[in-house]
Amino acid sequence: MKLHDFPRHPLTFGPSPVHPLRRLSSHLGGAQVWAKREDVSSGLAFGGNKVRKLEYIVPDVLASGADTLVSIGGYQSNHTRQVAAVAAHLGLKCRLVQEHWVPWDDPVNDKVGNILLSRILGADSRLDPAGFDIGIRDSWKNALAEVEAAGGTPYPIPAGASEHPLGGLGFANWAFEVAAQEKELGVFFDTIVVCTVTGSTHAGMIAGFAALEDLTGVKRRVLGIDASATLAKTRDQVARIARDTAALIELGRDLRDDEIQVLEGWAGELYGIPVESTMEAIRLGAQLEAMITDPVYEGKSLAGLIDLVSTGEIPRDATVLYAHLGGQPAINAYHRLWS
Ligand code: 5PA
Repeated sequence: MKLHDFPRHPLTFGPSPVHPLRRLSSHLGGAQVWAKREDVSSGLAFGGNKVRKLEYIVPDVLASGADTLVSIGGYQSNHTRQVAAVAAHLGLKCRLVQEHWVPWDDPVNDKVGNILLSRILGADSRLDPAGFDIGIRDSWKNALAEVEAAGGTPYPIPAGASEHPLGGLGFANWAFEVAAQEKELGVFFDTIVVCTVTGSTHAGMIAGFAALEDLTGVKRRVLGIDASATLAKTRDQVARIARDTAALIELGRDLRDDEIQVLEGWAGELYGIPVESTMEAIRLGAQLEAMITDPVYEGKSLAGLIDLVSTGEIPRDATVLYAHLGGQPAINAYHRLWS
């Protein structure tokens, strides 16, 4: 099936906005930088990148007859909050496993921000002591079994919706959305910068831009910035999901190695813990553009973009699109970084 033949259940207002970051660009003194904003593209509990992925998964949920979405993430997972939002929107129940992914021992870490929103949304959100891992977890399998044992019909959504067979489609379509917006705006983004952890956002983009390249003959760089700090796992997961998504949308060729680039250097030592470059990127985004980024994901990818542009690794004549994937509610759990 071609990408446009897959059913899509709208959960967003439409294409996410694209706009120039003029003050940041002039501060960096290099390439022109723009942003495409998944953080302001849906009315469902502040939205974010998972809403776009879920647009392609919801038709399967509805066809399955399930009554409970079951998913997993850290205490401050944006993904689980978006699953809770979509469940509320569809009138389904939601069971969430919130693992102790980040050794960030703030007393409000399991109470404010995303987890608070999930609870307000009516999800059954339960804490689990297990640490960070982007793979399939026993805690999540147990939650599925519990829902079933209680007479429910669970629908499994893995971490970040990445290992779901349809998880890459949302961001494959993002590539085509970018191409349509380029036409309207009279601009061409030769470089895309995106945060990557569980992989299907970046992987979907890789598959989508590959399909676009085959149609237009025009190449671009899609640079994933690792924020997992478990680089080998994220690289493998991105490559695998990109290839699976490419096959799903009938790309008709293998992906080249240069199409799969996960860059390291900005994740720090641990997932979820910001480093100096993260804090500086958050400061610049906020104080030059009033664009809020978080210490777990977007602050790290913005730090990567800032370094790549200011060192000229992304050349001066480039036009860069920063994919802002959301994530702001988590800043509440990180209040002490600014107090
Ligand atoms: C997340 C993910 P992928 O997981 O698709 O690589 O996306 C990375 C990413 N930016 C980037 C934000 C704001 C994100 O929330 N979040 C996860 C979560 O549980 O919230 C899946 C890890």
